[in-house]
Amino acid sequence: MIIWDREHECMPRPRLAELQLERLKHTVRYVYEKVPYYRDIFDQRGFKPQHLQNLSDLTHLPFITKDDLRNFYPFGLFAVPQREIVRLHASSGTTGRSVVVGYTRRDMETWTELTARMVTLAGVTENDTAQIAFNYGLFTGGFGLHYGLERVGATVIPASGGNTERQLTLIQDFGTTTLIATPGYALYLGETAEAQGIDLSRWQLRLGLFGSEPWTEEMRTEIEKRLRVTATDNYGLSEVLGPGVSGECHCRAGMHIAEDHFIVETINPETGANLPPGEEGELVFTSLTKEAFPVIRFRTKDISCLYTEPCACGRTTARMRRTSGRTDDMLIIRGVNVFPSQIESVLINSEGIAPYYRIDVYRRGALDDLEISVEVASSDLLEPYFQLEELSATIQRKIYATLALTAKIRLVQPGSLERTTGKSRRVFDHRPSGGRPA
Ligand code: DLL
Repeated sequence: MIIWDREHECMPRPRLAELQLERLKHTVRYVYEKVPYYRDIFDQRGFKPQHLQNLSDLTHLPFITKDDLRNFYPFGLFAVPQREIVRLHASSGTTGRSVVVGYTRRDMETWTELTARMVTLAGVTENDTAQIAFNYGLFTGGFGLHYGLERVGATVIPASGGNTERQLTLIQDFGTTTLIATPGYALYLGETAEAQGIDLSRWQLRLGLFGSEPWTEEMRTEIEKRLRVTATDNYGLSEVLGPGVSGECHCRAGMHIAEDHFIVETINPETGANLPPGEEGELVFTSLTKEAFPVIRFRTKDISCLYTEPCACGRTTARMRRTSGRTDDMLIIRGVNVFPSQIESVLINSEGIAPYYRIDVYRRGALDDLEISVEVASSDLLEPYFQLEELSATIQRKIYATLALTAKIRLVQPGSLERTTGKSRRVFDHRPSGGRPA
């Protein structure tokens, strides 16, 4: 097993804490001097860079949110002049203005190293041929993975997203061993391969590196079966870096975080209080080495928990559990908190249905209605009425057992729900103000 950067990935944790403190002191001084926004909010709190003496002093600093970042669109939070920026990307916000992020030459070097580290964690070596089915563009997925894979020495196929038939041709003709995509798109590739009668025993695909959207363990099993790969999860976000923030090793016991470059905290999303390792909360990131777009205590809205005990792979870096979703994706239906991932887990474990679904929430009178549309595995199942009734009643029962909510189940034709080549959109909340109290 190869470890890309043994010195940093296997560092004794006390030594890692020292390194983090040294880098944090530098970062806090740096943003205070270079970014007026940080200077202002530190001054408002009477906080001077020299007040930071211990890692725990970080908690005296305020959080920064995506909305704060958006207010400085496009370059208001950059810490360096434009001539030092060599690359721009933007977050894939579905609403409002996106957040524009910049990279200096040194940031590009760090990013390349961290994605090289991440793909090595997942088992990629110079012997692999890696097909990147993420979009190349302002989205960080395509370009982010590209440089790291090249650094490792893999043969990179910059396929970019979409054109599913061509993706399958490339996998077969170029002997692709590693697929890089969103889990939603990986699933669709598997479905299309099956529909085209492709003989998977002849392809060389062995690894799948999937990320950029939440997915469940059940979805992992499904994708592994359909694509015949070992699938690993990896996480990142534009505001913090892009891909390369964390990724799973072969132990698949959480995603190793590049803690020599980021401090990660978990907080109670309502009170902002810090939580101990092992407790579920919102992830908050502070960058330690970024030059162009440093962030201090960025609230991600992603829900996860941290594990700090040693991993069997020998790395000492903390790991984050796969995310259960985002706080802003959480639905409150008739007072019950519902993560779409809970619904996904139930659906994928059910017989007779395909892993394609959408969730609609309506307000009818004073009540919320949860409607789940899911494809049946085969259109034959749509024929005998009693069978259909039985199937939807079974799913309804399972959903009730998990959420204590009665959902309306719509069984639909195979292939009738929208497929995605990028991030999936499966939740449609039609209630005024998304069901939240005004
Ligand atoms: O999605 C960066 C990325 C690209 C990560 C390719 C991994 C692979 P953004 O477009 O800024 O950046 O979206 C960031 O996506 O806050 C999470 O909500 C979600 N996300 C990213 N990776 C995962 C994952 C990229 N593995 C937002 N599991 C984040 C769950 C993920 N959610």
